[in-house]
Amino acid sequence: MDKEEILKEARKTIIDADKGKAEETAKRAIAEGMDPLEVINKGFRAGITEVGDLFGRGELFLPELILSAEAMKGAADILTAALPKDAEKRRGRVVIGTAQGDIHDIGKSMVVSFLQANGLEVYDLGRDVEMQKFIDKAQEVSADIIGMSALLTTTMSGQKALIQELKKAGLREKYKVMVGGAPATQRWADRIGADAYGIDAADAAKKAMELLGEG
Ligand code: B1M
Repeated sequence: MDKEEILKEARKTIIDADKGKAEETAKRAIAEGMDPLEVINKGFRAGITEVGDLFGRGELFLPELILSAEAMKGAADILTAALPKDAEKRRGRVVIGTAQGDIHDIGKSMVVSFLQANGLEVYDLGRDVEMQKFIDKAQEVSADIIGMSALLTTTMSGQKALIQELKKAGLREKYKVMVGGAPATQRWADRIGADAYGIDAADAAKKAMELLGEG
């Protein structure tokens, strides 16, 4: 199988919601020496985006979406585990999670893996995380960056609320705030006064390094 075929197969395994095949394809891509990020973005992510569009148009139902998401997660876990690690020194601390009311965590978990691969110490709060928990954890571990992921237009307001709460508590200058997730944009990040926006996991890691002065 050549590279293009692997990418096509990756996309198809998500549309078919075939977790076993998705994981097998992820392993094959690694064995072929392909770039994990390219395989995720051009293969698996293309598949889940297509599935999401079908779901959005009412042509696919929630149970099918859940199965596709499980296949996507299985493949993404394998690929992110294969990222080259740069752990020679701890470059900074990041507290991250998905906004309250939001259970999407595949993308956030990928961001976590990319941050860790860049030598950052990451405190992953998980998904559906109450806003105050981000601040409490950041205080507890003396974080440098707080990152909030949101996949729903209804939960991205949590990113704005976090910044407002930091200001209210007199902590805004203490932490850099990074936002991301499918509905977020650079424009949104600017509007709410975030310090950075990551379009994908690699960009998030790059922006985090820049925030830490290591860009
Ligand atoms: Co949901 N869902 N979902 N879903 N889901 C979307 C987001 C949706 C756009 C689908 C659609 O209708 N077309 C839609 C939202 C519509 C809107 O808000 N306007 C939607 C909906 C409606 C829902 C439910 C409400 C459905 C229902 O119950 N009726 C429900 C919500 C439940 C809740 O959260 N309260 C729901 C549930 C689910 C599943 C559980 C089935 C599953 C999630 C499983 C899981 O995460 N464990 C799921 C999935 C899989 C999706 C889609 C299809 C794919 C999301 C994904 O994993 N993408 C999604 C459609 C889409 O996004 N096109 C959809 C792959 C991932 C690698 O990309 O998450 O974008 P992404 O992450 C990227 C970047 O965004 C960035 O880097 C990541 C890696 O490259 N990034 C960051 C992410 N976070 C970042 C943080 C950063 C920086 C970068 O800094 C901190």
